[in-house]
Amino acid sequence: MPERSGPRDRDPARVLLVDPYVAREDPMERKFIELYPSLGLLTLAAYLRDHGVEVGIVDLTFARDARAFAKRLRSFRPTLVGVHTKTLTYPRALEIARQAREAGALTVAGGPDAATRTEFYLKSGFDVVVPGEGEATILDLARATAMGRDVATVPGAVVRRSGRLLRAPARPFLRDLDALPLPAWDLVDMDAYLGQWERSTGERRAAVLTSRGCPFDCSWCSKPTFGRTFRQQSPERVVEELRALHDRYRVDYVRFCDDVFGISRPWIDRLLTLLERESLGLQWECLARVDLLKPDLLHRMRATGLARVYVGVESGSQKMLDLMNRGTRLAQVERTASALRAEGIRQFWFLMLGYPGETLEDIEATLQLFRRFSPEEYSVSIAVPIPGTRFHEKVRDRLRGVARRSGSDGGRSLLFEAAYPESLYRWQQARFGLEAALGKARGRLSPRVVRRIGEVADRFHEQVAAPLLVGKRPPAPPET
Ligand code: B12
Ligand code: SF4
Repeated sequence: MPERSGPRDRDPARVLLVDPYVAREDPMERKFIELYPSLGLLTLAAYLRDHGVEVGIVDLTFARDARAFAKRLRSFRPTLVGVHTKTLTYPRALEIARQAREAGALTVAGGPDAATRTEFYLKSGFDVVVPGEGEATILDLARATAMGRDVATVPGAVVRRSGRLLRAPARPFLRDLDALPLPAWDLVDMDAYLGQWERSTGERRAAVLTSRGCPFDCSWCSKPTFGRTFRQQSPERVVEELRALHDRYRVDYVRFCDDVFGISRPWIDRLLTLLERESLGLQWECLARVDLLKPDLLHRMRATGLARVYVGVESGSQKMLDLMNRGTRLAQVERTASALRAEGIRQFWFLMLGYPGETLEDIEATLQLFRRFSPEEYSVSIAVPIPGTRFHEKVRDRLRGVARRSGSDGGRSLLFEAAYPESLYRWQQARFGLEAALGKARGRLSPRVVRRIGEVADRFHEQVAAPLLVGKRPPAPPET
């Protein structure tokens, strides 16, 4: 493993990093309690600290409002305030930038939303946007600003001068992820995170990232930061991080947050061998693709503690998978779902409704697949056209007002003129809800009763709901 640099001489730069996400304001959080500190900010902080920069994090996740930031701004007196952005949290990010600017700090935005809406952030109070990988760029920005140098030439930075965007040369991606220090967990309230997990699940859960980027090319997927690059830490470095979480924080359950876990078979085989050898007693979960989860691999994963897998099933129609450029086959979905069931691993399916080209028959095929395999957990969202994706391009002329304003709302509303009205998709979501409830009731009700309820619901859908909700709208043009 390469040697890492230790803390160097103290820098005059003082960096305050902010996560503006407030959990109690997120409507999704009330349903799925999944709270982890931002790995992006933890890594930026560790990197800056490793290079001698004084750094703090204001994480608003458990806060009531943003007052904690104002207080810290006064006591820490940063030369640079860096904000992690998501679409959901942009109003607060802008408010933080306003306060930071008033206090004389350079304001820098990074993360997925600023990467996609760079100009918007620069017009709304940020001095600099870092659309790509942040570690080396924020270090240079911090040093430049502390020395009074112009930040516009720092590679990886974007600024706005005289009404025009100035993009400094892009910075190459980090080649060796093993050279990054361990995340700066000590700068956030790990007790609060681990405590809420312990209360809700009995486990002390933490998030770990083993790779950056994804080489696949699904047409609705937004990858503004790492694009289609793909880089991995060595399995040895991953185990070092797991051991640190286990020893320092008594973590016993890990969520691997990679876009796709285990893309390389030799890599995952090596990691599993190390996990078998280490006996950390961890349980874990990950997000993976059905084409990669071969039954023999799943068996080994289960033996090292794999408890749950998130799979992007998306649709029960091969035509729709092809239109989405998923690169997966229905036969692979079926094989993986069966193998997960046989191994006793929980499966969480992501499903999507409303993607251009989808007909009522395609939705029906998705529902039938769902009924057949009855996954333990699922989310069925209405397709969200995220700016910068091919899907967004495709429906650009059909975006509705709300989409133009916010860009995304987590798959709860229809943001473009789709084949059917929003009420039809909402109704279909309710049908999946009923199906999930029936799946859970299978142990308690007789199979005959479950089947009968399903049939009645289907008939109601075909004869009453669908004709009523589809309305008289002409059929959508065929998609290519
Ligand atoms: C893991 C993950 C989660 C986890 C952990 C979240 C967390 N606290 O970080 C969970 C499941 C809890 C989660 C929840 C949510 N997530 Co999420 N999540 C991800 C995922 C898969 C990986 C994020 C990650 O850790 N990346 C690794 C780190 C190293 O990268 P990074 O964060 O991008 O940071 C790097 C750069 O962006 C940059 N950078 C980042 N911030 C800053 C700040 C500055 C100042 C600078 C200079 C640079 C910089 O430097 C970093 C290091 O190089 C991404 C998809 C993706 N691949 O990014 C979605 C993603 C970020 N999530 C998303 C969403 C929508 C959410 C939710 C809002 C969903 C909801 N509840 O409605 C919540 C918000 C929760 C929160 N705390 O913010 C969207 C954001 C889209 C958008 N434009 O806003 C993404 C992009 C997925 C997608 N394509 O839709 N998420
Ligand atoms: S949806 Fe998943 S597999 Fe497809 S491109 Fe995005 S991250 Fe990769």
